[in-house]
Amino acid sequence: MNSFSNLTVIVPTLNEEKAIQILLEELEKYVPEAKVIVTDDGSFDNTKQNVISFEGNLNVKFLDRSKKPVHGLTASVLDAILQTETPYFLVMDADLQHPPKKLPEFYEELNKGFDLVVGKRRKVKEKWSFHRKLISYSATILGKIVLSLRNKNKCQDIMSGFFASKTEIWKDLIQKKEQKFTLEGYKVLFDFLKAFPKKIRIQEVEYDFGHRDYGSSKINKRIIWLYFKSLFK
Ligand SMILES: Nc1nc2c(ncn2[C@@H]2O[C@H](COP(=O)(O)OP(=O)(O)OP(=O)(O)O)[C@@H](O)[C@H]2O)c(=O)[nH]1
Ligand SMILES: [Mg+2]
Repeated sequence: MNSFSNLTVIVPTLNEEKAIQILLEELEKYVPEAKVIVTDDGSFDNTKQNVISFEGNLNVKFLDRSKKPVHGLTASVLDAILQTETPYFLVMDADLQHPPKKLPEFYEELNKGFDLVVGKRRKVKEKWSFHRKLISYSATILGKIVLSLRNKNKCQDIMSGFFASKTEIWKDLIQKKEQKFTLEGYKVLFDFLKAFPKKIRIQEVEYDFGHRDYGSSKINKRIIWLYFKSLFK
């Protein structure tokens, strides 16, 4: 059962030249038969070269979105899902904050029949500033209120960027309701929960959120503003 050949790992990137090399090596170690799509929004460092010249046996595809009219984390993930050919997919950041060794656990839960498997951070003292903690906390609370009021599916970390699911249900939703997604935003999971009309089976997998040792954060005020606007969409 654990061959991973029906899993595609989707990794959005923007200038992650160092981290992506390490991530691909780790993926080869933990999910060797999985397919990988690196969905890139026009990195101007060596991300593309490093992906193309990766020397492992992993099946890696570089999705070059540099000429697309809309750039954004969500747009990049949706594009990759539409190109996914396996029944399952998993989304994770390139910056090694999402541990690759957890992937077999996500895969196991998908195989048990769950429709959505969401990574939730184990409680640790974040090194975040008070300001960032406050924004993250209020964004989560407001998001959960919106989902409850609309009687939608919920999970503990509705903001997670580390999740896996069944490709068909997402493709179907994207084709019918793409306008419900904030393409330039970051919270693709939240957009999905808000837009998905039926009850689904959700499982959660706990993980330790790593530090960003390479590259830099792309979160900015505009991204945060886009999220708060999306609450009313
Ligand atoms: N394709 C694409 N990838 C993006 C974009 N913005 C960020 N990313 C990637 O998405 C992942 C998450 O971005 P981060 O900047 O790490 O966001 P974060 O993890 O919420 O913030 P930090 O905790 O500060 O790292 C990383 O792999 C980024 O390279 C974008 O506009 N397009
Ligand atoms: Mg990050």
